[in-house]
Parts: sequence; structure tokens; C-alpha cells
Amino acid sequence: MESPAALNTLQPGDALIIVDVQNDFLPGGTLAVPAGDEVVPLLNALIARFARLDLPVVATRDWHPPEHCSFRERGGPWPPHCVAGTPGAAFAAGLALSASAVVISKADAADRDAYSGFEGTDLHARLRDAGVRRLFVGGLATDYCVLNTVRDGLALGYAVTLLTDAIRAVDVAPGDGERAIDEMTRRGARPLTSGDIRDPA
Ligand code: VGL
Ligand code: ZN
Repeated sequence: MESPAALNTLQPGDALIIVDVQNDFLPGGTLAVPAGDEVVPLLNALIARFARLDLPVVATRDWHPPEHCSFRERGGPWPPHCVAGTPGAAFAAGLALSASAVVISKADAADRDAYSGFEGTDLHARLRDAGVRRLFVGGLATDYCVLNTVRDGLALGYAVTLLTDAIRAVDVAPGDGERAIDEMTRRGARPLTSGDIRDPA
């Protein structure tokens, strides 16, 4: 059994997973997540720390074709958002992605949605090839893409730390974000704030 200190301390095999920090999910975007912009400085600090320790940084992005099935015009639940190649789909301008960050595009087929960064992508293969065993997950949105990425990560056998200060929820129904955090925790994700993460001695 690892001690709590070890659980909080970065080590080889750790990776930072930044979920969908894209303009359309920030205030002013077409599917704005309330206070979604607040995750950016927290994630930037973590990007710098992971990069300094030579640990992988992965950024997922919602990357929809123009007539995606999740859009209202096609009977889906969402306004058009994150159309591949448009400014709304670009990563937040303030997000300081390291040059070595791996970008994973998802939900890029017109007739299928994918909330998880693992769904229909090579994310698992890339992490496995890099020897990754623990995921530190932050980004947007808590109740959709973060939730589903964490569910899949746990099911695939990764140890998952949920960066509770670096996520924000859509909250279509009030409490969705809190319920998502509860579910992820119940499934085995470890909730931690970025300030609780320690560098190795
Ligand atoms: C997301 C709603 C629709 C997300 C993506 O990134 O959480 N939410 N598409
Ligand atoms: Zn989407």
C-alpha cells in the first residue's frame, strides 16, 4: 500500500491529461462552461511541472465535423461547438501547452459522439507505450468529457487522480458536476487539488 505522500508525489509513469480546454467551452464560447477559464492558470502550472520532470502531457480536444450528430440542428443536445479547424475548437489562447504535448482529437465522426478521450482514439496505446500508469486529469467539462475520460481510464486500469480545482461543470441540471465528482470518486479516482501534488524530493 502506497503512503498518502507517495500518492501525492509525481513519479515516472505519471501523465497529465488536459480535457477539452477549448474556446467554445470558455466564457463567450458557444457551449460555455461557467468559469471554465479558471482552470487555465492551474493547468498551466501543472504543465510546467510535468514538463520539468519529463512526464507526458496530453491535451484532448473535441473535434467535430460541421454537421455533427450532437448538434441541435441534427436533433442532438448541444449547440454547434468545437467544429474542427475553427477558432472555437482551438485550445484556449492562455493554455501554455508544452511543445512535446500530445494532442488527441476525438468525436471527429459525424454520426457518433464521444465524450471520453479514449473513445475511438489511440490514447490508451500512446500512454501504454510511454509506460504511463497514473493519470492526473483536469479540464472541461466535469460532467461530460472529464467524467467519461476518468471512467474509461479507471476501467483500463490506470490509477486516476482527479484535479478537483482544475475542472468545471456544465451543470445542465444543478448538481451534475458534484454528482460526477461523487461517481468518479466512488469508482476509485482520487480527488486532489493541484496544490496537494508534490514534486519528488
Ligand atoms: C463536452 C459537451 C459536448 C465536453 C463535449 O468536452 O465535456 N461536453 N461536447
Ligand atoms: Zn462535443
